[in-house]
Amino acid sequence: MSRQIQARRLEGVDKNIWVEFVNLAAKYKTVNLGQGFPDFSPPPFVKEAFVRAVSGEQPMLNQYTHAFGHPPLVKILAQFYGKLLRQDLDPLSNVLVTVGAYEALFCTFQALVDEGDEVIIIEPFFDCYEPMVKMAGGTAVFIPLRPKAAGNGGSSFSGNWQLDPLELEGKVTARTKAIMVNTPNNPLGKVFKREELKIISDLCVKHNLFCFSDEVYEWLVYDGNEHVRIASLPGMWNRTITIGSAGKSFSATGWKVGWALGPDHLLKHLRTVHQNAVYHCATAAQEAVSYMFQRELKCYGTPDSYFVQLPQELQQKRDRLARCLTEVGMEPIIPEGSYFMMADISRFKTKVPPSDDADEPYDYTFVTWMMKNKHLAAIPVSAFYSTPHRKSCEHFIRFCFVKENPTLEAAEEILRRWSHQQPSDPHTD
Ligand code: IK2
Repeated sequence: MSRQIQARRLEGVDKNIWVEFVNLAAKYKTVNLGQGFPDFSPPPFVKEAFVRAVSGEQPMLNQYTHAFGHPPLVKILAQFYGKLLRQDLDPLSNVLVTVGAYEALFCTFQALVDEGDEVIIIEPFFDCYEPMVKMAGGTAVFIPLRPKAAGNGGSSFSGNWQLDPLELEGKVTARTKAIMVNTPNNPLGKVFKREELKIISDLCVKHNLFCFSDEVYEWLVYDGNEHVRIASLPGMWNRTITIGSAGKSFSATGWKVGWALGPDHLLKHLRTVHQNAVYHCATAAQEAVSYMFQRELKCYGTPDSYFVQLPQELQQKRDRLARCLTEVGMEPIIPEGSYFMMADISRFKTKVPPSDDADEPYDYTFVTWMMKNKHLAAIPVSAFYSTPHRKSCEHFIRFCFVKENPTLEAAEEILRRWSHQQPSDPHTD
């Protein structure tokens, strides 16, 4: 008698854009503006912190630490974010250290979403939210950000992509458990304004909903925009899980240290998932991140702060990539924050040959072809949309601009050369 091997909760969640496109980027030896990681070194104090943590000076850093977070790290995170959230945070009950923000997200969905629950997700969204809701037995309900009509700058600026408050409220049902927020947003780079977050928070309070707030790009905000933490708005602390990432904050994504902050009555359930899944994140990495935050606390808001320096550096990279994309005819949407820039390829003069798979969105076909033939990697934006809405965004691709200048130069060179070729001859180099 045949027997199903895999658990039913795995149905429909087996594909992963990162697994697929990281492999393709390596296979075609691309200039990689695909996955969101810096290809430059973290600053010296970050390297020193990691070296010190593995130097052997403190042999116990090679051993297990507390399940829910290495004591120096939970202490400094409570201190640091307590100020930002204007809450007295208890290191033991209001902070959970996880294996990257990814695990914090997984623990959140597993702990707080049950069979039949609905979670409202704002499109475009970081791709893992949907499968994680599904694996928890819940249903993702999508609400799109839509560009405001041309005349206000059209779609070419991430701030012009907005939620319709009435449409949002219309998504709330008796089954709605939470609203998922991601600011600055991946892939659009939108930084939600205080008024926009207020609409969401009022809805959470009115309908007694939780809010899951993914803020991994909290320090990467440009043009003087402000990152507002939704947990700091009235009535929100007790219903919000705030998620952060040391990898994104300190340009060291491979160390995979993240956290969830929230009230004990919510966080205790995330701790249950965490203790039964990974138990704890690498001790030495946590120790290093605790030094890094101690340093940042001392120079908070000053020109010495990495959280001040990094966005200044990245804004220049954003602007140079935007100039090049405009020049070659891929219209960029200027992001207010994050690592990413979406570009509209519909007027790019070279149309790539159609895929064998008629159902494949055009952005997938375009990016795959570009990786193979032009050796430049990006990510198709339809990966950040729910299946029924994929076709609506298939004219966008996402570039990561958090790359050293020679990488950006190499990408720009490819794009310029390509844009000078005859449209009828996409294969010529
Ligand atoms: N949340 C968001 C919004 C993220 O973008 C990420 C990391 N994404 O990077 C892949 C990409 O989009 O190219 C995470 C969570 C996960 O963060 P961490 O690396 O700390 O697990």
